[in-house]
Amino acid sequence: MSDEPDPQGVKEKLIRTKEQWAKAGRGLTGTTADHKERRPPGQRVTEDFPVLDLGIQPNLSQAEWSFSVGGQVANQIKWDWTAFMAQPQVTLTNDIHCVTTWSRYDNEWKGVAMRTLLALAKPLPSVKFLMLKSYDGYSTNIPLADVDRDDVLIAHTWQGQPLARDHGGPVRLVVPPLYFWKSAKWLRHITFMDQDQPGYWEARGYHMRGDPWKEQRYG
Ligand SMILES: Nc1nc2c(c(=O)[nH]1)N[C@H]1C(S)=C(S)[C@@H](COP(=O)(O)O)O[C@H]1N2
Ligand SMILES: [Mo]
Repeated sequence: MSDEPDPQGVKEKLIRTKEQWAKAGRGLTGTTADHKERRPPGQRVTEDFPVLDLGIQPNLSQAEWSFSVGGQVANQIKWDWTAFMAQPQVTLTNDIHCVTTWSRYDNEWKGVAMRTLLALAKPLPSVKFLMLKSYDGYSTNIPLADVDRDDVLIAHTWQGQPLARDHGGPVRLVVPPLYFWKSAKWLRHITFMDQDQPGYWEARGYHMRGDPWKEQRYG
């Protein structure tokens, strides 16, 4: 598995622009909000569902998709589509907040709860962080505490329809407490780690955690 996206395929201009935004602190209001506030500071609500990625959209059928879990866990996991769909399924409705300042409310997802995966994999007590790896070469890091929650899931369905390819189908992560760049599309692998490491955007000026209510856009 390559650790970086194929430079041939990526949208260089978009990546440079987002690096500039991080340097300039674009979108920062300098305020924070309590999590009781539905809308995080500096966000505006949209009804659209914009597509944001590096420009490489893997074309994976359900049969071609597989997913694995490794690193500091008691049990490594490897799921093909059938094994994934055999897990207990949940339906959750939540809000998403993109660091480029749009938010979209009331997204209905179906999939496997992150807590189901955690209960099976059993991260060792040393684990504090996860690294997510995707089929387009994308990666992102997340604190364990931000996924060990009832509202985090590995999703295959959005608004009653199979998750579209451009939104990360067949399978993506959905992590509502953090900016949406942490919600890896075309999910391929999760590594459990005791030390934090930057993923794709975190290595390009974006925050290691990314709490929208604290405006952790850049860092
Ligand atoms: N694999 C992968 N996941 C990704 C990305 C990406 O480029 N590749 N982009 C992230 C970013 S920056 C955002 S804002 C959301 C966008 O998800 P959407 O296209 O479904 O709106 O996906 C995140 N997950
Ligand atoms: Mo994003």
